Amino acid sequence: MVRIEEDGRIHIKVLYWGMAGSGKTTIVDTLHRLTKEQELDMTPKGELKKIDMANGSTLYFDRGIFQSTKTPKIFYHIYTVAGQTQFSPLRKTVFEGTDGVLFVVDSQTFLFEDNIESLKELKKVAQGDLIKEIPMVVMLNKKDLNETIGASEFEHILKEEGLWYSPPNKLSLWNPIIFETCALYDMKRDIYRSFYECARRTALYHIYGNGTAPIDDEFLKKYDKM
Ligand SMILES: Nc1nc2c(ncn2[C@@H]2O[C@H](COP(=O)(O)OP(=O)(O)O)[C@@H](O)[C@H]2O)c(=O)[nH]1
Ligand SMILES: [Mg+2]
Repeated sequence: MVRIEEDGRIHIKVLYWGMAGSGKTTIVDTLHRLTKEQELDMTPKGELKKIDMANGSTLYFDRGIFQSTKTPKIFYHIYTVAGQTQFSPLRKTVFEGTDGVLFVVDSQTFLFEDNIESLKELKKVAQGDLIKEIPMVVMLNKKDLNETIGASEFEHILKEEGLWYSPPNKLSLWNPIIFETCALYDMKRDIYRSFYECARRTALYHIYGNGTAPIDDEFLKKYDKM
């Protein structure tokens, strides 16, 4: 839920959701590093907080704050969930108040079913709010590896799960963009772009849709010119 302080500062919560090992922590690490090193529209505020298990997987969640440089009153609070099956109740808690979701897929073909399971859980936790109230962006991660699924295959899954609208439904404007990404710093691909797109959508939902997907004609006219 977008939170506005008395001094006008706006806080937006963005969540990376996906199966264990899909790359969420690596994505946020890379995002943090590259926004620190380059002059972009987002800049990190402080360090990332991580709560890890001894084997390096996320126990509770990771957390970081990024500030918009164009609109410095906007702060994005980034979280990742622990993907392991047994942490399902915890994911529900971390999801609370989320304004935008990046769904992270481990695109390796043999993990196809595990990703769908993770997507179904997200749908359940979001209770029908995805796209309509919570903008969604998809990252097909690990696209540097061989034998991975592609955007058209994942689009098919989204259709089957009812997370894809066809025109003339105006919600089709807010269909999830599917980015093919690599989170490893040396080969990074579309890590910033996917985050920026999700952040942009959360702001538009807030400003023009009063917390829902903006689809009225007045907005659509404006959007054409954006
Ligand atoms: N080849 C490759 N490996 C990745 C990529 N992203 C993450 N990994 C690796 O996948 C493993 C799990 O990543 P992690 O970020 O801990 O996943 P999380 O459980 O979703 O937080 C680590 O060994 C990462 O180095 C990627 O884009 N390409
Ligand atoms: Mg993690």
